[in-house]
Amino acid sequence: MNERRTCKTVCAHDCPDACSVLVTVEDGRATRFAGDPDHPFTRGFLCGKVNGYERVVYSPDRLLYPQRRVGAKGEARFERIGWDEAIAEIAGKLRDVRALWGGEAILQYYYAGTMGYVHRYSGDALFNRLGATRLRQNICYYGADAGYHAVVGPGYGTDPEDIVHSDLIVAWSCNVVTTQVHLVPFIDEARKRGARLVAIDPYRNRTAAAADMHIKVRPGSDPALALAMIHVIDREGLIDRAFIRERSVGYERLAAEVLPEYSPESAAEICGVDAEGIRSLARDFARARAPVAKVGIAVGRSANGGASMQAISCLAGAVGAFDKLGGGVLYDSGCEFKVNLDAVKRPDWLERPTRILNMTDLAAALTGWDDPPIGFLYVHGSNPMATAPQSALLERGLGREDLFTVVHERFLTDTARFADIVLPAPTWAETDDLVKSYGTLYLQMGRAAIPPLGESRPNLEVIQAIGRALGYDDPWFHSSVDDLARGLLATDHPNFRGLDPERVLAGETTRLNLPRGVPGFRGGFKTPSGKLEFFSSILERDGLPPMPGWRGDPFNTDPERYPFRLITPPAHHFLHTSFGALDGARRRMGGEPRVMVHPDDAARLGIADGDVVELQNDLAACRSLAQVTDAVQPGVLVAEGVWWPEHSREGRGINALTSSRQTDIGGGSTFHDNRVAIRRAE
Ligand SMILES: Nc1nc2c(c(=O)[nH]1)N[C@H]1C(S)=C(S)[C@@H](COP(=O)(O)OP(=O)(O)OC[C@H]3O[C@@H](n4cnc5c(=O)[nH]c(N)nc54)[C@H](O)[C@@H]3O)O[C@H]1N2
Ligand SMILES: Nc1nc2c(c(=O)[nH]1)N[C@H]1C(S)=C(S)[C@@H](COP(=O)(O)OP(=O)(O)OC[C@H]3O[C@@H](n4cnc5c(=O)[nH]c(N)nc54)[C@H](O)[C@@H]3O)O[C@H]1N2
Ligand SMILES: [Mo]
Repeated sequence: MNERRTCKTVCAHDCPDACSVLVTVEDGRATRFAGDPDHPFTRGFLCGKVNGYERVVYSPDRLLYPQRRVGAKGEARFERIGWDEAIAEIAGKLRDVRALWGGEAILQYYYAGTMGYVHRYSGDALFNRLGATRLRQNICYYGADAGYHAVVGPGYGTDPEDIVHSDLIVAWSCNVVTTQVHLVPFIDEARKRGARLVAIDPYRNRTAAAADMHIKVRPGSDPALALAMIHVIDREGLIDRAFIRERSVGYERLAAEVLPEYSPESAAEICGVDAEGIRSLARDFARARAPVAKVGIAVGRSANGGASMQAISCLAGAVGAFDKLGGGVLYDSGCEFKVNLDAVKRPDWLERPTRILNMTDLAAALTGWDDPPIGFLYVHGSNPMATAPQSALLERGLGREDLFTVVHERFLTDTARFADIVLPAPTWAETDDLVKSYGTLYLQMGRAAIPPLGESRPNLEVIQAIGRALGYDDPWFHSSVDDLARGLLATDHPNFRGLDPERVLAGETTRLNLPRGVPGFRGGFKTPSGKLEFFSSILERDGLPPMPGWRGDPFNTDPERYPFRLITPPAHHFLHTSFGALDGARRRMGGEPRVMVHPDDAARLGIADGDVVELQNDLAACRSLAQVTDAVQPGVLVAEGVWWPEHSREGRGINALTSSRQTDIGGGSTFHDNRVAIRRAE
């Protein structure tokens, strides 16, 4: 019997697009993944990663049953066990560790391996109940968020679909072609109508290569560039006086106290962009009908990252761009999805506020905390051995004999290799969940196209089973995904007004209740004053500099020894490490990790294209192939990643070289602010 059907679901990878996906299932097997033509943002196509997703689903490397460690830590020798045995052992360990050291010796470490609300966050309910150490998830966007919120507050600002109305799109620290490909048709539409696309990026990424102009800025110098642009706009009388008067606060202070320091000439020294170039970009931005800065989260991943985002937001404010349809700042729409997360996370189960770990400090916590130490680690939806900073130290932490580690995964990642128990997880094609977006205003319920492969089980089921084994019998531990999705949608937030939860559950693509064709901040900015704050009241309250500025290069402490700045942006064919298990994806990325070196630097150091080079700093050393290219600028190295350490030379990934130092504001990660030396390896 030949059975063929099409199932509509949502891609739950950590990507702004959250595509609606049509999966063809033939005789119980998913055979084709296609973009939903009826979804206003997906528009009938998928990215190169998810097109052909059956290669991920049916990869021979998928984990299909629970396993227990039989070798040394990290050696990846396991024996197959049953689920009952695995759950009993995990529950027993949780009891032991808690009895010995208290709940705070337990840590759940997770991120957005799945963006589905239920499976992503259900662990919180169990670990709140256990009184575990809490996780502050600062690995991605905290720096950029802090800068954006300081100026305009948590709001989407510009509807991504309205970017078609813009006549000047600045891809600022944002490789949209790679990281948000479903915005590209909207940008193309704007360009068809005459818009220009300018990329501001330290290297010629795919977006810069496709742009009308590329401004090769020095990494981390964006506050100086944006402030110099405001300086020009101010001096040349191009500011939007009416907007500034009616819709903002603090411009006079910015103009009097900050702008004088940022003449185009002084900014040119900092940014490596000539003063005339800054002037002309500033004039273009001011004279455009609806200029928009499409800002990447990456702008925040440097020492001055918060100030970078703050300065760019001020720039858009100075010309009144936020009130022009399609203009302003297009950054992150995730803040609009105000679902009732408590239904899944159950913060009410935390008896007292327990200690908090910054994700970026995982290595330090596992190796240094002793009051109490971390004795039990539960990892899901993340691959910290590859994606967290300071991975050489983390390897020591995960290798601790007195640490019991559970990893719930789709693949035997570098992290899973260190597990005491490995549990198999399904892909989003095999599970139901409600998925939000952080690049669109749409929400959708994904429905399993096929059942979980092998013995794999979704996060919620595993968490509930562990809880029940510990004797927790609250109805939450028996809830279905749909029960919890209904709980998530039980909110009276205006963004959800008029939304019918049952239609959402039926799989309808649902736009948040936000008006179309109206600039996002038309009803007021989301700051304490309700206005755009050139002088931030929130930062002032927190004792931080209330206005943006370029505050030196604080991580550059030993320029003689470590003269190069290393940035580590996303790779086109990977999603962090989520596609790294596939040979095909690795082949398309060149087969092994590479680092881009400018030809002048290469000539000086005797490095030829294809040579093996060693990158080194105080944290570690690691090797990769050199790619000599003028896509990058002198003094800067670019390693697109993140590769699995397992597939890197000597098993050492790029995050051996990145630090856990935090951004100026927001306490975010700083993956693009690293100092290293490079030399040809013997
Ligand atoms: N293919 C693919 N897509 C992805 C991801 C992936 O790994 N692969 N990751 C997903 C995730 S989790 C996220 S958070 C999003 C967004 O992920 P982000 O990491 O914010 O990526 P982009 O927005 O593309 O920004 C990267 C660009 O910023 C540039 N950059 C770095 N430092 C600076 C700087 O100081 N100044 C300026 N002007 N530019 C700088 C880099 O050179 C790079 O071209 O993408 C998502 N989409
Ligand atoms: N050097 C450098 N490091 C970076 C970055 C960078 O730009 N440069 N970017 C940073 C950013 S922006 C981010 S967001 C982080 C992301 O870092 P991570 O959160 O570690 O992201 P991934 O590497 O994609 O790992 C996600 C894992 O979740 C698993 N998974 C997927 N679905 C499920 C599921 O349903 N259940 C379970 N249990 N597991 C599942 C996948 O198999 C995968 O191994 O990396 C950060 N690290
Ligand atoms: Mo991210």
